[in-house]
Amino acid sequence: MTEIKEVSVIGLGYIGLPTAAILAANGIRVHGVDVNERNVVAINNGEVPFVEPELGDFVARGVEEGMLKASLEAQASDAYILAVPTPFNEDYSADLSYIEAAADGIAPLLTGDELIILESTSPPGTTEHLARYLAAARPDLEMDQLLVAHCPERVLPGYVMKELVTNDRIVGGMTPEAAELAKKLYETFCKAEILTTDAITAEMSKLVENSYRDVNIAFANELSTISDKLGINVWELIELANHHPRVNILQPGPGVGGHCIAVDPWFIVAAAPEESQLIRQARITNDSKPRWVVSKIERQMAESNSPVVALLGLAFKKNIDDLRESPALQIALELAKKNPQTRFVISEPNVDVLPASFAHVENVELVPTAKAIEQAGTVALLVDHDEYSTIEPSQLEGKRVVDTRGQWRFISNLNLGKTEALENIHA
Ligand code: SAJ
Repeated sequence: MTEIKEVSVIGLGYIGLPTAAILAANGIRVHGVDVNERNVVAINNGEVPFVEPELGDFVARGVEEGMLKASLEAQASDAYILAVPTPFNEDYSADLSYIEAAADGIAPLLTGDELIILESTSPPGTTEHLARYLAAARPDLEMDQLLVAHCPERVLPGYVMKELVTNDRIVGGMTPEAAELAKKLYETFCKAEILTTDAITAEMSKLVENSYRDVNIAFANELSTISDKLGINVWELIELANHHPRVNILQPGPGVGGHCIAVDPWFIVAAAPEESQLIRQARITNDSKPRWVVSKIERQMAESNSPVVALLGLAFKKNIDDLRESPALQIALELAKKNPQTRFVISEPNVDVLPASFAHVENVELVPTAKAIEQAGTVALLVDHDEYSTIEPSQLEGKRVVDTRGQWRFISNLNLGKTEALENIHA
């Protein structure tokens, strides 16, 4: 095949839908496929079922121009892009059932020379597994006829529509021919460098990028607990150390959330357990941070006379509405369940209602930020949303404060004379 005019994108989530929309904007006819009927209907109405800047315009235009159409089942196309989830099982091995279900959906449509791209973040060897799976489903086709490639995404939530165009991209083919054809397809919208390799190296590159970040955040988180023990302000410590020309320490926080960095390193650990000691330890260090923060907040609660605690932020990072694998959410839930006599007033400017995980938790309430702080004796900042930068030091006066992100680290420098409550905030 020399030219790709029609593409099916299987899985219209945080990655699949932006990819479908940007292909449609660049002259490719796109069939979007998703198992969620509500999302299919919304997309065909030109709406986006989640928050991502600029995506709405792309989807609305694609649908209006007839270049993007969503449905529940795949349609015959020149190329198929699989962008379905790859969660991990209890033993941290990857659950490939969504990939296999997507393969089941496209297998009957194949004629033999289509390009099949796996975008889902996957353990090493998954692209080959997909190729063999499809070959087994279609023994009438020659296996080496199928053009299968892995093209992991690297976009940052909140900047997806920009980064799809500007980020360099890695394309790994089961064969050089598959890699070249996939490169050609991505060139329709990606203006940065597109680097070709084999499928397993492409799989590992994605996992390594996120593990690199996880290990570096674990280092920062470890520094925060060490600093707490030694009575050092970790934010000042990191700022000073980063003045070294070859040092760039990341920021500590309440833990690592999201569906990528907290997940992907486990795929490397599962593939080479003996050799992945550092990567495994980084996961353990970051995963243990929320519990450490819970005990930190509880210590402040014990010092306060008030039965009300304000928790600021539930999202997994700043200025988004995504609560998946959020350490802030985990901390809020654990605190509320462990302390039924305490009332937790929660601020999250990016959502209208508390998530379902709080369904049977009685002592929590979603309230505007200023109101939450006003009522509380203890205030814990869990996410560094921009809104929290506007809080005046006077609003925190006399309260016990835990700042897990260092957003208020300069308040003690304001010489409030009320820094007592801020003394133990090196979370
Ligand atoms: N975090 C810290 N301290 C820091 C940086 C981040 O505690 O200094 C925390 C955040 O608060 C958050 C978590 O880490 O809870 C992850 O946030 P993030 O902004 O580092 O990354 P994600 O998960 O939004 O997106 C990552 C990106 N990967 C890398 O930067 C290597 C993105 O480019 C990937 O496309 C994405 O994972 C993905 O889909 O894999």
